[in-house]
This record gives sequence, structure tokens and C-alpha cells, in this order.
Amino acid sequence: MTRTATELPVLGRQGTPAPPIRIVHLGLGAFHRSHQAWFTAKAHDGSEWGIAAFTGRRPDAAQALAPQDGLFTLVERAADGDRFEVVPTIAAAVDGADTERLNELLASPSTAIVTLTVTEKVYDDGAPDTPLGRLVRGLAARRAAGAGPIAIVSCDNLAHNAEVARAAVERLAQALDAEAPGAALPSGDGPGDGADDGGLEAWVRANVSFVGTSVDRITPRTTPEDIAEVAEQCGYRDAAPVVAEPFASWILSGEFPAGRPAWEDGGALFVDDIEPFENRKLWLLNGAHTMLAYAGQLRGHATVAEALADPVCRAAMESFWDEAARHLTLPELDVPSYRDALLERFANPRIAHYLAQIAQDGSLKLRLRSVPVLRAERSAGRTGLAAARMIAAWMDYLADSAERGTEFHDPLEADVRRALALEGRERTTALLRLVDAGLAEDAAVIDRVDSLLGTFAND
Ligand code: CS2
Repeated sequence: MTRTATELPVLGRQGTPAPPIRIVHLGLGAFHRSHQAWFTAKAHDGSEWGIAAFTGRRPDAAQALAPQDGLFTLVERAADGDRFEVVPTIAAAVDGADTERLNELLASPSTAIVTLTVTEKVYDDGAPDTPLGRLVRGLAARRAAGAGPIAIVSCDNLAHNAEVARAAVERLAQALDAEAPGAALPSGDGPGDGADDGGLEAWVRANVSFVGTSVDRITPRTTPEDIAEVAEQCGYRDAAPVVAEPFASWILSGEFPAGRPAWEDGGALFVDDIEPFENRKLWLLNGAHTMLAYAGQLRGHATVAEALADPVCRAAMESFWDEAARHLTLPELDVPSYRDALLERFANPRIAHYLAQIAQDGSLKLRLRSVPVLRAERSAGRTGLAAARMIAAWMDYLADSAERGTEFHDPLEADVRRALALEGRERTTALLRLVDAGLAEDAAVIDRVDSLLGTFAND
């Protein structure tokens, strides 16, 4: 006889201790759990590397995971069925507002790594009450405690994410130095701090290693059906399972001065030069996603798999791949196999990856996913037609959303709305400026984008 869900036991450690915390994560969401938490579980020494994962804007994920001792089920969703696995590496799931706990953990010499999934837009935000602002205050606590060097690992889909994270952290450290000059100076005898009298920014330069990464695993939002399926198949209640495709990739470059788990056991790759790998992922995977998100929704599709099955959307995506591939020339990138694998991953009929989710924050995503290809093509004397088409599709999608009164999310929403109030070429120019100010000065690009508007009008 099957038991009803409420009769089932709640997933938990049942007295078994959680792994010791040595990693702090900021941005506890589904992707962190299907990716970094899972890679840590695959490491042979993973049981020595517990993660304290802090939520971002809302405490919900911490509230769901805390009663189950940080445990959750990863549902690996392949085209032919699901596999279930309990991931044990989150030792503490903490409300991001709990800065006291964050400071305490960062001030501990046993904390060796901070990983970040804070979304692309957070790196530009200079406010102290953002995840990065909190991180920098935590670093001040580490410095004061003399707790030694640490690695910060950005796992956001940004080009040069190590440098972007470094710039943001140093800027915030400088602001903190200006706010409280000479505050919290350590005694000077802690490990790694040497003669530390140059303020927090100088301490960061001497003690923080910024590691660049390219992360990849398609992780759609968990649905109530997924929760019910886990109860039925696994025989316990898990309020926060995560669904992901079987594929997972993590490419990293940089130093870990206080050690790291053997992530290579889960397939992570450590390279000297990450840029070509970042570009391959951002352009071919994320770029294709963005193209499908706008073209697909304009043509009435809801998911990646549906858009891919539409020859019009697929052709737009593949011509963008052709353009991007001209600038991905390193043989080890093996672009043909990468493209084949993407086609298979995107077509996975059991993963409902919603285009509306991918369509969010378009101004920022296009800057990373279309603009570099468009610029590279222009420099090579070509038009960058497919990259321009992606931008035009975004504009059409925005105009369509505004017309229908449906929501769209963008960090520049107010500017987008102002631009949408204009007409014709002026509107195209104003929207283009939000993606890239330089391109909006280039009449040929404006004309090109303008001429591509309406490409995906549903017929
Ligand atoms: C997607 C990514 O939402 C988006 O913008 O392109 O979240 C994508 O699914 C991941 O980067 C896959 O690794």
C-alpha cells in the first residue's frame, strides 16, 4: 500500500554529522545545488568539504533546506528516465540576511573558498547591502581575525568572471576603507597578513585569489510535480529537490591558496587560459538560449525543446553558431562535437526549460552573448547578421510584451520602457544603447538591426 506524502519521513541526516564547513556559497538556488554542491559530492574528499550556502534576496531556500539538514535530492532527468541522488554537501543553509553568521564563517581559518552564483547583474551594483557588499564586510572580518588567504570563485555566466569579481570586490573594499579608515586592523601576527597596514583593499590584493570559471548544467525550476515524484519514488519528503540534465561541466582557472576539494573527480577541468572555454559556453550555449528565448516566444513556443523543433528558430540559432564558431578556433574546443551535444541537450523532451525564464535580464545577457560575436564579425569585415538578429528579436520581444501588457524583467526596465515609447529608428537606437553604447554609435549596425525587426513575427 502506498503511503500518502504526509506519512512519509522527512529527508534528513538522522544524527549523522554534516561535513565540516570549509566553503561559503553566496546565492543558494537550484543551480548551486545541481552544480557546485554536486561536484563537491563527487570529489573523493567531498565529505571533508561542507558548504554553508547563503540565500540571495529571499530566505525561502534556506527555510526549505534547514529542516532537512541541508540534504536535497538531485533528480537527474535524462531523455529516457530519472535518476535520484541525495546530495550531502550543504552543511548549513542560511538566510542571506544573517551577516553575523557570514562574518563568523569568513573569519574562520577553516573556510578556504567562497563560491558565488549571484547573477550577472549583481557585479555592477555598488551598494553595501548586496551579496558582494556583505562578502566584502566578511572579508574585513577575516582580515581582522588574521584567518589567512582565501579563494573567491565566481560561478556566474559572465566573461572574465574572475576579473569582474575582483574589480567589484576591490571597489567595495576601497569604499569600506574610505568609510572607516584604519578600522579593524589585525594584530599583524595572523597567517598570511604580513605587515598589514594598507587597508582592506590592499589586504584583498595580497590575500584573495579570484578563480575564473565556466559553469554549465541546465537546471530548470523545480515544480510541484517534481516534489511529488520524489516522494513517490524515494519514499521520503523533500521540499526542495532539484531537477537537472545529466550533463555537467565545470572549467576553472586560478589558485586555491587554502586548498580545494578534488572537483576533477566529478569531471571538473583545470586550465591555464579559461577565455576560449568561457566564450564557447557563453556564445554557443547561452547565446543559443537567448536566441531561442526571444525568437521562440515570438513564434508562440514556451520551452527550449519546442523552439528548437521549429525550423525557423533552429535556423536562426544555427546561423548564430556559424558566426560564433569563426571565433572559436582552438582545436581543443572541438566546436562540432560541442554543437552536436547541445542539440541533444536542448532537445531533451523531459526537461521543460522555459523560455520566459531565459528571456529575463536581456540587456545584460545580450552584452555577453551576442555583442562579442557581432563585434568580432564586424572587425573581420562582415556584418554579424545572425548576432544582430538576436538583438532585433529581443527588441521585438520587448515591444510585444509592452503591447500585450505582459511582464518582462530587466535590470534596465525603466530605460527599456522609456526607449519603447519612441518610434522607428530612434527606438532601435535607444534600445541598442542599453545593450552596448558603442554599437549604438554605429549607423550600419543600427540599420542592420532595424531591418531585422519583425523577423519572427508569427505567421
Ligand atoms: C540560461 C542559463 O537562463 C539563462 O540565461 O541560458 O541559465 C543556462 O541554462 C545555464 O547557463 C546552463 O549551464
